[in-house]
Amino acid sequence: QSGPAGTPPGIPVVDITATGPGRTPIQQVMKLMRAHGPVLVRRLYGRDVTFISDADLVADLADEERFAKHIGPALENVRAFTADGLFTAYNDEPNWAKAHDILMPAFALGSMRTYHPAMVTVVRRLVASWDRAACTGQPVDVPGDMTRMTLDTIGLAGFGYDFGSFARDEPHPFVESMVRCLEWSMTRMGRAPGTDHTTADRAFRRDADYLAAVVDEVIASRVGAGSYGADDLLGLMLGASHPADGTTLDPANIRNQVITFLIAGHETTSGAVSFALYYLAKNPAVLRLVQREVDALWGDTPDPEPAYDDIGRLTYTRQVLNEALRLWPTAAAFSRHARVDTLLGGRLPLRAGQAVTVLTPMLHRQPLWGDNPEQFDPERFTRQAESARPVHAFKPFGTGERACIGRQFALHEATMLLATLVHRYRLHDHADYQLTVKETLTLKPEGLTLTLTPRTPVD
Ligand code: MNH
Repeated sequence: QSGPAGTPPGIPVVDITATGPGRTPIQQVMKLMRAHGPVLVRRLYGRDVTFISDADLVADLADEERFAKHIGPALENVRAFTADGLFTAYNDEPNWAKAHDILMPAFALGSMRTYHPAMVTVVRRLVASWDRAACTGQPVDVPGDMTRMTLDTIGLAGFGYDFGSFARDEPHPFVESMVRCLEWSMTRMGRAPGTDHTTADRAFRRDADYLAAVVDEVIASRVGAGSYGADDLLGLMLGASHPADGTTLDPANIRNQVITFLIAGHETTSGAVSFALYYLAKNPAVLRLVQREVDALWGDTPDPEPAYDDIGRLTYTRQVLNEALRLWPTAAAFSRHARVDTLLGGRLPLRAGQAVTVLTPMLHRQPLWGDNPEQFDPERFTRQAESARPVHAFKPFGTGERACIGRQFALHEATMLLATLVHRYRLHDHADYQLTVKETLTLKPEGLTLTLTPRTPVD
């Protein structure tokens, strides 16, 4: 069987034109893969995307000599509001390498020390808000509050800008506009040819302009303060010159980078912590092990100040996060294209330029994960278990030089947050929550609420 140009021969082709991709395109492909196996072509209005989750193919795809990041239809749509920011830049766009080289030092493991105090400040805001809920018995909106927390963190730690999300009943308007922009990017891919979307496109433009306006305010407040020298992200963007040629980032690119980091720097981390809390609420035995770890570190100190060095000691808490990211990697797909004509994994012919998309949630459910991949089990991430597994079996942060630059930032923030919450509260699944995963390009447990009671003395 050979498909139209661009479709590798001999693999299942599933035409979804009759139903379209709907509002949960990632979960739709997961379902198709459960039916047709880990390599398939999804056809929509004659446009084909090859999806893979086979571990051998993903491992070969990590070869940077033969493959590179691909900006597919989803990221082309995101480019409408982030342009040549790091996440959506083409590999050969000069601003990618330039910004990457300038910003890399800000993401080395040691730099997390710089961000730690801002992260602690925001965790305290969340705790103040959750203490009130623990007193009144009011349920907390988990993804909503995790988003408040991660947005305020990237704002303060990266840009010295305070979104003040905990002082608002509704999400910050930046978040609402951003979510609509991401939804527009996702649903635009599924549009039937010849249909009219003028209204949606106009609304998108308004939202994208609003994001840019917020970012201009973030930049102006730093420039107004007169010192670019701060060693946070914005300081580097405004002040640092390229180590090789001494040039700095231009103003248009800085704006694109700030939008990129405000979005990429909070949306996925928020979902990851939300899924981790979901699994903890559903797995009391795992929750007890996390409690044991945090109690060993902080005892019954009612208000421990998490120290920078504490975070590296929270190894079981980190395992819980990894296991949540295995089942629901919140940025669930990434695309690569062949640099040359080649055979992926020795069996899938690709011509130069041809792309495939890795569906990470299904990679993370392949047979190498054992007989019961749906089972939540942080023991999969002990050092021993990890070293027994192929290196490319776990890819929540993508691969190669275009992999996530913010990984350490996300893990530091998420580990501290999860540990603090488990130390301080008992989590109650008061509504017998049934998981529904909402997709806005990224994944979140929709409508997850918990009630809380204090574990340690709350004054
Ligand atoms: Mn992040 C790229 C996942 C947190 C900033 N991120 C990626 C990619 C994945 C990803 C996957 C690669 C996408 C692709 O190949 O097309 N990121 C995550 C997840 C979390 C996360 C699952 C949290 C959990 N990311 C963060 C944080 C920041 C950040 C926090 C910033 C502070 N991510 C980025 C940037 C890129 C990226 C910037 C693009 C890097 C590049 O292409 O040079």
